[in-house]
Amino acid sequence: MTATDPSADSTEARRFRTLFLSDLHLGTRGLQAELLLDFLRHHDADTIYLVGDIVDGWRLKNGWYWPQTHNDVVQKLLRKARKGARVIYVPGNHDEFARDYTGMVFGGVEVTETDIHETADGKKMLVIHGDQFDIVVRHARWLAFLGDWAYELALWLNIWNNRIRRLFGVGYWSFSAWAKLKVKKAVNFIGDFEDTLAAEAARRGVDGVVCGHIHHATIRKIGDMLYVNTGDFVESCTAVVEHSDGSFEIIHWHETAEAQPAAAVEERGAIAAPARAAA
Ligand SMILES: [Mn+2]
Repeated sequence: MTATDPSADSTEARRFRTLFLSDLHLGTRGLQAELLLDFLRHHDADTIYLVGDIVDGWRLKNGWYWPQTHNDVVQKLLRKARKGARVIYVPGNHDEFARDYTGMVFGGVEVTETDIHETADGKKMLVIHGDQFDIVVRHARWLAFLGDWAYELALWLNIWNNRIRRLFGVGYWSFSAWAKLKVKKAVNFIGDFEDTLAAEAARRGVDGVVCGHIHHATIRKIGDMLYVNTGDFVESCTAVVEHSDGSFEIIHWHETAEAQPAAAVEERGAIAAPARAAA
């Protein structure tokens, strides 16, 4: 590590129209805080969306883990807000407590359950964490068969399932933990999740969706919808940026800028850096 002030913005910070981050899981050992801090030093944006599971409230309940680097991440994000970035926090299931503050602003950070982001080229993107559809996704095949009423019922059950589990302090059903146990099923789940979120965007009459939740960064067309997933900063260390022309790109940050090969640093942005094995 260099001895530079961690709060100072890098002079080489690249500026984007929008930056989307999700699934940081602050408050757990999973977060790769050093890499995230390095990423934040090198990336700035006019608008920053925090697309859920930023703080892991479920884990914090079962034992406090909050090292200085996690404070530094929060400070860094607040500093970007102070310096004029619009920061919008769209909570997820692990930070569901924040959903109680929908419509409020804290330290320049706006909290909202979902948002519609308009890209530079006029695409309307639904911004949502995605856990709202867990039950729909897990029963996607049945629900497709049963129709609209079943879909609405599943969404309603999902809300109450979370509330009741939270009330009784039962851990949230966690996709990432479950996926590790059921690798084959996880592949189906990812596909069903992507289809479900794209279908929801279509239902809402927008052009696409930006979500998180499944720790799997993707940008792809599903029918007419543009599906964008930010990934996470636990395993894959990814974020999504919107360029000034409205195009999206996945940024991979498995290594600090210092550790990245010079060529890769120069190229960064033109093409997403190839995925490297996480250390
Ligand atoms: Mn989640």
